[in-house]
Amino acid sequence: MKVAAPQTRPPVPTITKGGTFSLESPYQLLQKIPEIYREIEKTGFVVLRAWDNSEKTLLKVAQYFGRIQGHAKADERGLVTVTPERATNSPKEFDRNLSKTSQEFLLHTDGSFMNGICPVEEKYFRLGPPGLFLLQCVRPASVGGESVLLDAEAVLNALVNEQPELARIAQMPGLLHFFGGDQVALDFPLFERLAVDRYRIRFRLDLALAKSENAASIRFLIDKFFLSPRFQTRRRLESNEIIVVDNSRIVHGRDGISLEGTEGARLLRRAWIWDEHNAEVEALSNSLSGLQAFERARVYGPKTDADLRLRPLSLGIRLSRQAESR
Ligand SMILES: O=C(O)CCC(=O)C(=O)O
Ligand SMILES: [Fe+2]
Repeated sequence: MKVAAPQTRPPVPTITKGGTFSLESPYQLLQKIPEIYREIEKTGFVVLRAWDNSEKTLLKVAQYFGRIQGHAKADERGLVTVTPERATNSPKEFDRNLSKTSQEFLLHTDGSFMNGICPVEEKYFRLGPPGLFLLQCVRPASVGGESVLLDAEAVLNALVNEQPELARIAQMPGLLHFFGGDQVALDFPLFERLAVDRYRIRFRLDLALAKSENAASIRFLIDKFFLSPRFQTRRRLESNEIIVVDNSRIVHGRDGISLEGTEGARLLRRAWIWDEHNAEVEALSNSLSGLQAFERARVYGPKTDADLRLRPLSLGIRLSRQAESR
């Protein structure tokens, strides 16, 4: 009799249908876009099984979600290659770029450190994390690399109902600190209120710190809610599949990747979508010297004007009426 290997983590249901759209052509994509939008608004993410795994297809799909956003590691169109170029980050030097390693990439919000001013042509915008991101699978790993998706909307609703004190702590301004190298540390609540009825999550497990007085509560929240199968979906992306994720609602990660195998390394492409809520800002004095300091952030601006959205998407975290009335 075969003995099952001991499991290192609790089993989490792997989704096979629901939230996956098979698309045979660009025409079919356009036809299904209204339904795809509704699915993202309902679930926080969607998997599109596209007709091929080319860059052109990723660019085409991305445009239906908004303007592609640049990145220091992206090419001129805003695409980033995600492949294990090395086994781990250098233990000597701080490097938050885990996507280029084969290491497990713990739960995170993309752009969790983004909090600046971004010049776009002659204007300036308040910069936050991307609104959405897309990951296109060109070649899956032979072993490992499964995606983990945590629904922070379901977590916040459960917290409000089951652990109201923890829900309150999780919304405290300046609760978490993210260390970004040198002296850069950002202070944010776990759940940030963006509008009367909308929140955003900002989190990065491997680099987050909390004030000592709150650390035990937040560790409990992570263990019992973030790492619980109740709120997680695991999904292995196959070639041609593109996952589109609401980055203000879903926290994601991926398992470690085996570097063994003959078919070549796992290869994904990533595109960020500019958050159209990033507000335009202007200087209050005529001194332009201060504005020069923001030039380095220009790479994070929209790469293109192409925005084929059929309508604005309703993203982020909402409380159910039942939770809201508490
Ligand atoms: O490799 C993956 O599946 C995810 C990579 C990722 O989360 C990232 O590049 O931010
Ligand atoms: Fe990511």
